[in-house]
Amino acid sequence: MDDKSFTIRVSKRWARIALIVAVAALIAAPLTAIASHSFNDVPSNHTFHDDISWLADAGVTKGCNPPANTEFCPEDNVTRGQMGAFIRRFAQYIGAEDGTPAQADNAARLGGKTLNQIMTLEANHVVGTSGQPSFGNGGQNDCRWTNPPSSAGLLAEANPTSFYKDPFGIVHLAGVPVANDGPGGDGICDSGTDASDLRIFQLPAGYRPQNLEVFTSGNTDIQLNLVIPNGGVTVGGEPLPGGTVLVLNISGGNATTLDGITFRAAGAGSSAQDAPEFDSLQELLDFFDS
Ligand SMILES: [Ca+2]
Repeated sequence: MDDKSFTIRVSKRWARIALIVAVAALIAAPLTAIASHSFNDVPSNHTFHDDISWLADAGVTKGCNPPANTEFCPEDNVTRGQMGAFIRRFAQYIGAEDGTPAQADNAARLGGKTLNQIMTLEANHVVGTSGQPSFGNGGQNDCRWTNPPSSAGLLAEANPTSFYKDPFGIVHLAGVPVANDGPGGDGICDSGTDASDLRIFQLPAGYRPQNLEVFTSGNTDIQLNLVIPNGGVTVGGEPLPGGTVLVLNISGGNATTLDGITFRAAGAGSSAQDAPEFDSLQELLDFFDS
């Protein structure tokens, strides 16, 4: 016997074994599938075979001959006790044993919160009220930011200067803050050399953007509203802390518009620029004037 014939003989033998295994698998497969959730007294051609299989899959029924439970007894009557077990097991199957299937379902699908909790907006944070950010005062009380006074006609009906974050992490600003000259410092609201007169208020942590946000003001003298990124920026050597809401240009008596301003709060998924540094806000002004 040479090597070649030996090899062929071995191959044939293995081929025969493989064939037997394959045939056995073909025969066993449907038996296995049926056996998992079928009862001896519920053949696959039984009118309610699929329904009874579903009941078994869902754990609603276990069988009628414990502990073997190889039969379902499809023609037997159901006792009140058995009905109790069926109903309770079904409630358990849909996660509603506590009687609140909709909430249980939502909680599982929406990160442990109900739809109602997710869609409820937080209350407005009103600038200048207790526990909320205060209005800027120019640093030396030379530039006092407020809401429009009652003498401001229609603008007195505007939203108070305020903000909130929606359930999707978008921050919304509102209001028409007004700057007025104050008695301290140099006594006038002006853009000057420092940025302190430009500050309206500062957003708290969690409400600040990842990058500088730039919005058009409804007041052409002010030109732009800016929101300083979470990490802060340096303008002309002066640090502006993260979350500062300010204007590009100011003179006493001017108002700007925050209604409709939205931006994404910094956090996971936000893309960050390098920490910005400007020689002055005049750079921005020049860019938009050019
Ligand atoms: Ca000033």
